[in-house]
Amino acid sequence: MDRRNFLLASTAGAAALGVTGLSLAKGKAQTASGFDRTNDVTARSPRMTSGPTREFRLVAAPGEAEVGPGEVYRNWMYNGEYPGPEIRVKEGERLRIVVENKTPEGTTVHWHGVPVPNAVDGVPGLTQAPITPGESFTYEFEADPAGSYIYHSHFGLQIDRGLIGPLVIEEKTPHVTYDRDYVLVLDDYLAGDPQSLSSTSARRGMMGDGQEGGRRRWWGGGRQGGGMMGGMMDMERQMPSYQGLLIGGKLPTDPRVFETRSGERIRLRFINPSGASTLRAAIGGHRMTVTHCDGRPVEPVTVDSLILGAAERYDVIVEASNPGVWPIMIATTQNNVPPGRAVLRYTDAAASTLRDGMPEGFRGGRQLYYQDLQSLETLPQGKPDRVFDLMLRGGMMGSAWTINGQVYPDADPLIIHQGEHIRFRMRNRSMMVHPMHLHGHFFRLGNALKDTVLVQGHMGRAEFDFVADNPGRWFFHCHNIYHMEAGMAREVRYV
Ligand SMILES: [Cu+2]
Repeated sequence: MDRRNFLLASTAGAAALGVTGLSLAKGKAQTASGFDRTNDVTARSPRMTSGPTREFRLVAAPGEAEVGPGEVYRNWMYNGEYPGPEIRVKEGERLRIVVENKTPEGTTVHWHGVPVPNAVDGVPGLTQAPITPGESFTYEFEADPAGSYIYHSHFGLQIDRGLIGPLVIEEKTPHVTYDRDYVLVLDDYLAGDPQSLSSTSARRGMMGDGQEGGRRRWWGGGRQGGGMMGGMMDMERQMPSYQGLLIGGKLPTDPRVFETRSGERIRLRFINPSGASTLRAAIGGHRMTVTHCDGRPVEPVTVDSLILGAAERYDVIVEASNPGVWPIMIATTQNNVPPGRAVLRYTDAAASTLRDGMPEGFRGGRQLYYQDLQSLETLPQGKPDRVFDLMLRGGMMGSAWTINGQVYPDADPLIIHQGEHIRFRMRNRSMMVHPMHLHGHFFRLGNALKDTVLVQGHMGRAEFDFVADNPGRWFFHCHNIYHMEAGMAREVRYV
């Protein structure tokens, strides 16, 4: 028994770890040994000490990808892959990524979640000029801290053209042990070209005046389903009528297969670079022990389902203790888009047919809530130096989504100073959920560190705190790209 096993097998160790409800209850100390809080995850090496430089090249260009049998997705993608190629490096390495633009539009790449230097954050008009067609731009930054991230275009609606991909920075000393490590890129599938709300409204002769009141009458409870035509908008929900959901770029008709063997522990990194969709994820026959949220380590907590807003990520450990062929399912929480499905397959299972039925996580079971998340890192404490109250509004037939009544880019920057403790208090007076994302910083939400938070519709609230420790001009916005494009964004400016 090594040191980790010893720590976890002992009662005191298990209590200190806060994982007594985990696998120890099943008398499986060997599996519980995968969690180790003795690694000081906060003691990261300083950012200046860089390891070897890892070079990557991303070519954004028109391409084709088969998402299902006979179903070819034609849009723009990185290196001809959809989703883009997995970029995987080790904590402390240096990343140099040359992005070449072979699309007919400008583009940029944003490294969602990584607190990069401002100049390589990839926000057009704020941190850089768009990379024009035929040109390239080199992004260079430290791979720090470790985590599961997303890279994506930050130009217009290009996320829903397919310009997305996973970025994994592996820990030197993870607080979990596992035998396999898979990234599950979850995505809403839009076969046509994405269209902005304003252009759709304009085309339909329904220019909004920016107010919600009264609009509801027009639409009543009626559904404005866009049908199966690519690019159609679901006007009631103000998001595209997606054709389906993808895991790893595949529809359920040709699902991705993730293999395991009995007795293994699998790390699954769920990342959601969807254009607009909030997703529920669950696995048939298995529970999931959440170990990281938005890439940051948390006390392991075991659940049956996860809710992932656009741009959110969760890492989970799954214990392969139920041999068979099981569905990994995702479904939107917002509308009637058909569910997505991948497959978890035991290579040593006798049966080879997929188990039927909904995973427990879709029939009740325990869902992960933000309150379940307990960070393993140092969190900002105490009173804020500066508080911003931010009202999120818009929707219905209007074409604008606003923060305190202002439509980005015609909006005041939120001014902060280096070293300050900042609090954002958000209230949502619209009907729709908003995944709000702050660039360049992790923030404290409850007892967790995150970079994206879902603010629920119908007067939902959320507040987060962060320390102003990364100077620059940073974007703060709704990660539903249609809302972002229609104004739900602000600049956070250090002065
Ligand atoms: Cu939004």
